[in-house]
Amino acid sequence: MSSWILLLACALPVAAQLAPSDLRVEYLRDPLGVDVAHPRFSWVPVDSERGAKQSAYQIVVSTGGATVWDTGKVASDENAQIEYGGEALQSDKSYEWRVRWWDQNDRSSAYREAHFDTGLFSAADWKARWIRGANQMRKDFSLESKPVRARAFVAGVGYYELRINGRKVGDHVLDSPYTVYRRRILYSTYDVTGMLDAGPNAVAAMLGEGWFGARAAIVQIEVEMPDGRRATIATDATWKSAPGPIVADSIYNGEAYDARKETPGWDRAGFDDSKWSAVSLDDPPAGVLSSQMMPPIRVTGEIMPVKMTSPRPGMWVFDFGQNFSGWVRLKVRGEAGEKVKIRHAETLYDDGTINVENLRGARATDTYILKGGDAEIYEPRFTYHGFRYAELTGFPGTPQQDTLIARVVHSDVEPAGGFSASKTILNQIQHNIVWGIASNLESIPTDCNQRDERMGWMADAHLYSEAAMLNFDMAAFYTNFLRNIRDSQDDDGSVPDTVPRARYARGPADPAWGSAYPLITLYMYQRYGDRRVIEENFDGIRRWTDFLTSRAKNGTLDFSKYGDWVPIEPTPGPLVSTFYYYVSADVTARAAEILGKSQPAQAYRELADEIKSAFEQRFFNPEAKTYGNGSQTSNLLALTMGVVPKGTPTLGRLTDSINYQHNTHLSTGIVGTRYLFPLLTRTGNSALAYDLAVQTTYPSWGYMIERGATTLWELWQEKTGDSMNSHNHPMFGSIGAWFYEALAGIDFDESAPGYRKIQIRPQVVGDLRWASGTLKTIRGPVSSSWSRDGDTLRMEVTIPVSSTAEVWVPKGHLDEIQVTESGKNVWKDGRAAEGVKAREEDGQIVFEIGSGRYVFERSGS
Ligand code: RAM
Repeated sequence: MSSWILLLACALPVAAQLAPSDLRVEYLRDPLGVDVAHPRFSWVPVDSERGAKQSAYQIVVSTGGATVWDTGKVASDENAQIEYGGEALQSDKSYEWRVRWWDQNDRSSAYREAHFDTGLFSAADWKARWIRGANQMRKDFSLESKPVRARAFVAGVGYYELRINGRKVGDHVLDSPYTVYRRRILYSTYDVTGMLDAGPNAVAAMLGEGWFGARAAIVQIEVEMPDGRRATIATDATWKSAPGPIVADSIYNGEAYDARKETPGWDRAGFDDSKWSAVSLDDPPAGVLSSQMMPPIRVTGEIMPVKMTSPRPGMWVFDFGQNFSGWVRLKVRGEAGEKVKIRHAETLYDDGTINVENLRGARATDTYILKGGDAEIYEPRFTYHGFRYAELTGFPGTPQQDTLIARVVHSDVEPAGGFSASKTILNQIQHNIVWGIASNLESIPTDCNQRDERMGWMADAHLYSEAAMLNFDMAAFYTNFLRNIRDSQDDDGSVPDTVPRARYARGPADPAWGSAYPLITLYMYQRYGDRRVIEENFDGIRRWTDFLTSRAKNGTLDFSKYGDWVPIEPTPGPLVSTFYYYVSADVTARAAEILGKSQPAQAYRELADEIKSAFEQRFFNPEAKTYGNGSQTSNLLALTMGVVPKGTPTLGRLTDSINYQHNTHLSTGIVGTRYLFPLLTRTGNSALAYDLAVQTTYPSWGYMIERGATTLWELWQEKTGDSMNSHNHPMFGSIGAWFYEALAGIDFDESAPGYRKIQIRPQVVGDLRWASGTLKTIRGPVSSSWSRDGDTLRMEVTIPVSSTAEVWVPKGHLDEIQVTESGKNVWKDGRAAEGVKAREEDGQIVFEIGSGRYVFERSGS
């Protein structure tokens, strides 16, 4: 049966196609508001034939029927990040683009078409003024006819909700994003063509404090009539303002909404606003306006409560079964003036009431005052909470289980990967990582989602960024975050501990925190092959490394604030700082090499080497053969840097510490944990890494899960008091990268970044029976799954068009093995079959393959 299917598949090869939904501009599908002069185009070639390669492509861009760029047939196997090279793009225009590609046999695909819209390229394009007033603003205007095209450009600091003719515009929430406002504010672009009518219209906005702590907005609607005439509706001194039903709003404290203060009809034409005040023109915030070129924050899902209890009379506690970011939607019916209160929490006391101690100063309370009459539905607009439990008080009558429905809210990044394995605990950790990361993508990568913090702590950001890139399409999100870092950089080259700089982040960042700048840049290059981020950030990275040099003495750095944060066993701060000084110099050298800048490449390579020897001299303990204080992190950072001379038993000291001193547990904080798993894997200790990953006693991920964690904790310890103990803190989620890269075995190859070359090298370890990973890369889908039964190991691999892979088939404990691929012999008697490219290395047989789907089967012989 199966061979018949295979034959059929071969008889009808699907050659040279294009994945329909994967045409992208600057990593986004059909984006509006593109404000880069040379946007980059990407597509995903599909071909069921093995070894398929794109040999050429053609892109045609046009606007209003006129071609502005036609590449002709370009010989290239590049399908991502092709830079626009046509006539200068104009502000506020719609462009169509189409692409086709040719395979290795010169067969072309059909064209596929997609769209993009440009934003406002220059400050002069903005006719609107920033306005300020109470938290509702409005303006009536009239149009001669129904427009054929209309775009709204809007930014708010803090938050806005734009409304036209009684309806909310678009589906963004908590917009505009959190940026370094004094440098940059991001506007969103909406297609509002269908919302405008001939005759009277109204545009209105509700404003919240957001991260900015004030309420100002800028709105510009550009309208095109059927006869080609244009009109602009823009915020100016003629807008009117009045306070509305939102009587208080704060990200940390929640929102208070008094429905009696609603002003019905205020967002429709003809509303009597004669008693409303004139807005004041605001001084434009210092930052430039740039387009939000990343997925906005949206409501991405709903969760029904799994349980409702009443621990006290008049108090109900809803359990949503999952820690997440967002809010609840309330359904209520009662008398005007009745006041319903909703508080949010991560944990419960034993008596079933909510425990809000660990939220510290965040009150996380939403209040709704009824207007009375029919059923009323309310959800907040300008706050969000991190919680699993919601407490309801003041509710008239008895609530139903669906009185509260949870709304999940975060940056709407697309899921990109999946990982699962035969071991339940691994799947639960994976679940906690995915929820932990998603709930901390709130236009910036935050440390936590619940307490009075939720900041872009930089170590947290880089430590979970690789796991984020494997689970979600993060390219546009991190491109923006890197720009935020750039915007935060001080004249001395330092960057802050949190980006944007916020409370707690005084002075220059701890080196382990600030190294997020070089590291996230490097990860973008490795995983998305993005050279532009290196170009844009090279200077900044170099200045960051130079800043560290200004603080260094004899090649090491004493400057450290947090070191290996929240460990079981501490590690000397200077050792951690010097490690990141090395990392920064190393990435600067690599970035220079990538850009072909030979002079800095050499200078920073020399610097990195100097730091290595200084590290060795200062931190090596020749008696103990260990580094620093001998902690796991001390030794593993030395091993990761590659300073440990051959023959020195430091690796043995590390594994002894894990095995014997700590009884198969790690003792690392967030830094050590990130580097521990790849190091153990690289050094032939995957089995030990696996034991740590599936451990369920303290300290371990399993320990958290067995105590009910649905996301990752901030601490290995189980704490619930008013100390620092968030229950949704994704920084220990770095292990998520190891799941994909080691257990499923989908690894990138830096020599050909963006998964142009792929290393499929699964670790077949412990009692794992199977593991499986999928990843949507910029070149197309990659997958790797394996399963075993006795000595038989089956590996299924998919490689995208134009990519190549090395597939590492482990021999395991077998001396001699035999390998088939789709039933045909490919390795036997220590030799590759004819026409098969394979070699033996490190006790594994390494097959070189091109695109397509392969099934390898290993058995003893
Ligand atoms: C805590 C943050 C974060 C960490 C800093 C040093 O306040 O939550 O996780 O990076 O401290």
